[in-house]
Amino acid sequence: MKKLITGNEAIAYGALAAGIKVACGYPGTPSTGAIASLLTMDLPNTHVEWSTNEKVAFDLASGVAWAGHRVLCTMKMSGVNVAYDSIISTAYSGCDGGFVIYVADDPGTNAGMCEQDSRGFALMSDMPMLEPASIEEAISLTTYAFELSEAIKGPVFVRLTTPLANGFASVEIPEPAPVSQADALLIHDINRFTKAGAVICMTQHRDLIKRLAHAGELIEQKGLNRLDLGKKKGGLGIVASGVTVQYIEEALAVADKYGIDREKISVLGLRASIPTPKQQLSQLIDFCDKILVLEELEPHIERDVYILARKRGYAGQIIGKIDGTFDRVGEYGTKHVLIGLNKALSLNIPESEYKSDTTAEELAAARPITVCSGCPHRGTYMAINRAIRKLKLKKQDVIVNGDIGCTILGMNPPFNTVWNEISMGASIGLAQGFAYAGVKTPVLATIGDSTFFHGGIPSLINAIQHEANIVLIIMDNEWTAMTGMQINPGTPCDRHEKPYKHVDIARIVPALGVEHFWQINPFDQDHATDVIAEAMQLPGVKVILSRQECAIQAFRKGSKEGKKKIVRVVEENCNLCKLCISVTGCSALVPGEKVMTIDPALCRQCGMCVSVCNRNAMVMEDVK
Ligand SMILES: Cc1ncc(C[n+]2csc(CCOP(=O)(O)OP(=O)(O)O)c2C)c(N)n1
Ligand code: SF4
Ligand code: SF4
Repeated sequence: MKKLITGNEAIAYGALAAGIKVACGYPGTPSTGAIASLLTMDLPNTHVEWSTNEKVAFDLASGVAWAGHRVLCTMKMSGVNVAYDSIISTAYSGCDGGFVIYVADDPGTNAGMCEQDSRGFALMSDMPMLEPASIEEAISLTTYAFELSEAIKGPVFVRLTTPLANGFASVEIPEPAPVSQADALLIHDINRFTKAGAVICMTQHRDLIKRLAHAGELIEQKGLNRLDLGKKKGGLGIVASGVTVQYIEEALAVADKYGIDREKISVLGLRASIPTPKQQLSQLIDFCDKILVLEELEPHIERDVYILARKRGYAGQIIGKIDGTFDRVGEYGTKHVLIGLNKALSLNIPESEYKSDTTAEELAAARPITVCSGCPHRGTYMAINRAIRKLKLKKQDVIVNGDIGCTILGMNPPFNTVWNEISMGASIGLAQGFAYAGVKTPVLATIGDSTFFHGGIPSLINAIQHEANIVLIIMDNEWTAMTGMQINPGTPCDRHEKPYKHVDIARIVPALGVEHFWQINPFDQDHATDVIAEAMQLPGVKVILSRQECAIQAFRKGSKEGKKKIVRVVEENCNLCKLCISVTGCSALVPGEKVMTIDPALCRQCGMCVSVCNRNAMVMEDVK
């Protein structure tokens, strides 16, 4: 059956075709769709879950693979950083069941975060990495990755980048394979599964190196990397990996018009970037006078080309990042192939041939980032700002540390509340550091609920143990919102069909021994402001749980239940001072000719504009 699917879904279908027993991961753009799609399917023999963070997911997956079953573990590139402590250790030990880690990288940072090249992690841990060049290949290579993992007895990475992970194609969907019902293995082998001792670790390291070499042999036998040598020797050799392979043919079709000799073009398209296929690369180097390397982000393959070129006494030109032709920043497109062809073949293909390539940078610059209308985070930023004013402090004298998720959007106008962001859970440690550095004013940290579960709890425990002077505001919207509304341990159970146990932050924090703990409703501005101001004046760790459901989810729920409230402009009271817009920044507020108006399609009846207006020109009323 043919179906229009994304690359993320292709990973899911490829894993089902391998008969996975478990799939787990933590959401993160652009990888989210793999687990998200599995969660929508009826899979009686496969356990699928969003885990608390990527390391938790990876450890769980290691247990499945060590017990001899097949498991898919998914994450975005930042997640590899979180899981890596375990990844390298499991790579050393190897595994018996097929173990595939799907990682999605984001050159061009369409979703924000660092432009990390996760191939570096595979290189660092001697693990094979497969890189499908199309959505179709994402299915077949994922299925194959399980076979490869079992053949080498070690975990295997499959990597996509944003255009494939979130892109669509109509492809043939394979039948799911039956899930193995074999008994779980219980291998008691401390030499494989512990790291206790130099001999154990060094032996495992040797085994790991052998496994990667074996993977290289199997990949070669399978013919994953395709070398098409031109008819004539001495031309240009192009090496590309993953999605970049797709751009070559398109660029060559353009270059045809500028008189290239196709017989003098050879192409090595890699579907397995690690280990690099040394034999095929050597063949290409021996056959061609010039080599063009096309790979996004880091010049990993290119470095191997240089090493092999040196070994083989190659004197030709190597075009890539190391010679300065391409940048290590941003994603590639057909444009990059054409620039490479221009340089290699001294062509004059004009920019007009590729000017339609819009860069992620241009798109990002055009895209405003703000919270949705009715977002509960708006109430929290406003209350923080009001509390700062209430204590007669200036905003620039107070540091509010930020974290990952929609919660960071308070960095933007009109709030200008949050000032920094490192990684999930880091706001609390940052705040502790600022406090120790001697900041005299109250130090605040803000964090979302999912981020609190992911990485915030150990930092909070640390702050409690060391009695740091910080105010932590947990902005609990009951969902992992920014990545598209995944559930997390704090999501109330009635919000999802699949059964799970609710873990309530309101019970965790006091249980950790926090003496000053409050729960606020961010839409109750007076109370929220008073509580934050009070917390800012007390010593030690103060925690405020600001709880209100994400506006998008609340609206979906409310739409089913029927609208109960409406916000109305009292026209005779409105003098169009625009205070409501300048404080809330809500997109549902639209200045009219004489008075403010409210876009009913956008208004979520949060009441924030009502709380701001000092002329009683906004009122919240019951729907009659
Ligand atoms: C290590 C890591 N994993 C995943 C992500 C992707 N990510 C970005 S925002 C976010 C959701 C945060 O949810 P929450 O803390 O509840 O805040 P919300 O967006 O709901 O306000 C996630 C998972 C990331 N940035 N880093
Ligand atoms: S998705 Fe939810 S939490 Fe995120 S900005 Fe919109 S309303 Fe706020
Ligand atoms: S218009 Fe007012 S009540 Fe409606 S969503 Fe915006 S701030 Fe909230």
